[in-house]
Amino acid sequence: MMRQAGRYLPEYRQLREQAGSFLKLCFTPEFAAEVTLQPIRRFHFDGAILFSDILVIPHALGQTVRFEAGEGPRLDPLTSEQAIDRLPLAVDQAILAPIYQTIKTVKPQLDAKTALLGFCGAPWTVATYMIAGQGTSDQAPARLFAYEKPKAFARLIDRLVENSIVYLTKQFEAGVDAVQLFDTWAGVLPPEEFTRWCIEPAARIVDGLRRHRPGARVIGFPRGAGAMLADYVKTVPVNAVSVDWMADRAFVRERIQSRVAVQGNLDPLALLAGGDALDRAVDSILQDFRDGPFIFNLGHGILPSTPIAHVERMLARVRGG
Ligand code: 1CP
Repeated sequence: MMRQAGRYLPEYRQLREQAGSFLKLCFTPEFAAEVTLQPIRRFHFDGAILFSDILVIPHALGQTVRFEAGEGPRLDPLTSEQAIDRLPLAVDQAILAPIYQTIKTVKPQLDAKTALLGFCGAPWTVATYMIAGQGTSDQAPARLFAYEKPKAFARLIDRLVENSIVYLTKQFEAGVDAVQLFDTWAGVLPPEEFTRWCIEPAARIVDGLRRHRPGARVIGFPRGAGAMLADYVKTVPVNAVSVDWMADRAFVRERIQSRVAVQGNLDPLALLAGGDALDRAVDSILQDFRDGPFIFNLGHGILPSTPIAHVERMLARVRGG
């Protein structure tokens, strides 16, 4: 379940408080491993998701990243070409070492049938936070920057591509079975920009990763891609794509599931609603994707106010209980 560790779980809230800060939680392997395992113990999901965040890369590049309670992440925004060029070319791997240690701590605690999933943010999405300094409704600051200063923006994307290749390679070396590339803000890009800032960097990351780890399994998640998802799977050699809840399922079945595995796409609000609405939404997804390779999941992250009983109901329904 996307974002399966988090505030909807009381055991997470407790550890989050104990850790003090969110980054402390991410960078303390004992805490991060525990948070990774919490949803597995409770729900026996098929996959454990490394507990970390996509913004650890800007942090490791030296940008100030804070997570303020109830507000989401805040970064000191990059507003000029000079600010981009001052970033180091390569992140200091010592900063990321605790994350690889989390993977090594979790791996032996999982049984053979439970996958361990790593991840990183896709360059476009990470860049939107680096430039705006926070999530906005349409990530306009990064879109504007990319139009006004495309060369500088490309240099930022290049740095993120190179660092993501190393970061994901090291996650595999530490023991993950597959990784997901989260392009949460892909859907705000018009087609040409989508090709340039979402598809091309993703293809470079997967190719680069496979030079180090042939056969490495990758799930792409260009959220909100719509019809551009067809171009994405044609160009980016992913094994699977995650599909958001807005996607047209007939289109996804015919154009996407015929090429790669599909993961998704329950509306997190259907899970929050529960009851018959949830049952109907689950059934229709299972029906629509039954004839091809499919991983049931949410179409985006679980909402913090989601009742645990609704997750249990969803799982029972999916597993035919
Ligand atoms: O304790 C808290 O309240 C912090 C909430 C939280 C959590 C639980 C944040 C802050 N990050 C995370 C963990 C996280 N983030 C995981 C691991 C958990 C799991 O999947 O089990 C993952 C995979 C992410 C990835 C992530 N972080 C994305 C991509 C996925 C997505 O949901 O779109 C993004 C966009 C972020 C940035 C981020 N970090 C946190 C928040 C609230 C946000 C979104 C901010 C915004 O856009 O306003």
